Amino acid sequence: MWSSSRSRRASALVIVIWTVAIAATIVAGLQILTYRQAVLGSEALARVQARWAARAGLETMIAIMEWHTENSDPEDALAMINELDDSATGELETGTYDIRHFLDGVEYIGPLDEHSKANINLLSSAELMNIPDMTPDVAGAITDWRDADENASMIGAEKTYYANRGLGYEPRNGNLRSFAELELIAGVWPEYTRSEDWNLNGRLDSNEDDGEQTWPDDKSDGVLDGGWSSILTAFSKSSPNAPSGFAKINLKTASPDEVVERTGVSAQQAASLIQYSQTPNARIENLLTAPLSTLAVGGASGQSPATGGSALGGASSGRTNRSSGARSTGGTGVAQAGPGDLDAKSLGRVLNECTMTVFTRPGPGKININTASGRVLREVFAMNPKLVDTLLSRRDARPTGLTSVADILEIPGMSRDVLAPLAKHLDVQSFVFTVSSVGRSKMSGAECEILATVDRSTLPAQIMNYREP
Ligand SMILES: [Ca+2]
Ligand SMILES: [Ca+2]
Ligand SMILES: [Ca+2]
Repeated sequence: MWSSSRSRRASALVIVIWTVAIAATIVAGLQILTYRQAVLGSEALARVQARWAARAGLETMIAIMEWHTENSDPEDALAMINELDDSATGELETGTYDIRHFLDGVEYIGPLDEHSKANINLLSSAELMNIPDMTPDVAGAITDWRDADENASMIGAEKTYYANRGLGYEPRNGNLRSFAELELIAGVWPEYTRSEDWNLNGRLDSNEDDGEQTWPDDKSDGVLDGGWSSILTAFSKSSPNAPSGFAKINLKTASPDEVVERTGVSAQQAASLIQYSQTPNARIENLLTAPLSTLAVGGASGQSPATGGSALGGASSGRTNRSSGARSTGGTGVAQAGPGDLDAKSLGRVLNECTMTVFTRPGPGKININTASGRVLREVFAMNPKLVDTLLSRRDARPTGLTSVADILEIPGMSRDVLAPLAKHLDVQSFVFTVSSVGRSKMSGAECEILATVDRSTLPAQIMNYREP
């Protein structure tokens, strides 16, 4: 009797111990689960914080671009670019953002100006052939991809080439809309177009700087070699707007008064400009490479073309700024000093504010000489490397940049002959920028990148391309 009650008590104890053990296991399990969920929760929170920090960086860039589109400063070609760069890093309550890019092997703070590269849609066959690793068949295929016709050039590739290989697509027969589209063209390989920048974000990511450890195979030298993507773009755009912020006036249809009012030229010069614009093959950039008096032959008041030497007063005598000083040491100078010709300042204003073509819709953009890549000038346009160095150092020494393409003529060694083949490619404005904004959570250091290409040629600014690589 007594022993049976003892054994009952012992078995009760075993049950209690078991119950406690099971309860403890459940509690421990719950704790682990809760902890894991908390960790997951804070990781998710950190990711959200990083993503919104990156977004804040992008929104800041867009706001600055829009402000400067509405408030253009024709006297300062770098006003917007400087402000973009100054605001390219920022701090929020829960995170930070950082915007940077590589150009010519150097890492810069700020968004990438698509106008620092050559637009693939504007390059001639000869210029295409200047691109490193380019072959005649690939250059031919690129030309065929862009041109409207279906006639394959001798070594190019049109519709039938792609159809015969079952590729499931055909040439656009129009301008390329993105850089990556280039890789659809016959004979173009990502090894050439991307080289180390495998995700095409203009940044040196860790897998792009660790040699053979991870794809792609790279040089692991701390410098981004982006292949063709470093020098070519399809995003830069033309705009109807002048650096003054107003729409450019078309010399073919403008009245002399309008031209005088906008550019400050004399009535006679306005008449010559209008007269020249009516001639066949007239192009605004030709004003840069030949004096107005020789272009508008038999000008408005019968002025004969300038005969050198007679540097007429008023041509540059009124100028006291830095650039006129640079000119006197330059030697070449702006040789437009004959009667009826434009002085440097007027030429600059005419090039900035006037056009000779009707703007219908945005086309491929020109290169902004203020941000131009030296590699593009040297390699794609085959410019003398020494001259490129002079151009870039003179440009960088100017706090307000080059405010007109005419300023290039003031650079030592630069002549009309050198400039002639380049003139149609150059500008002093940029409308499209690619922003690679990396957000970082303060809580865990988690990172998130937003890559967006922003077009500010019309307001509100538009995002042409968006990725979270
Ligand atoms: Ca074609
Ligand atoms: Ca990259
Ligand atoms: Ca690698």
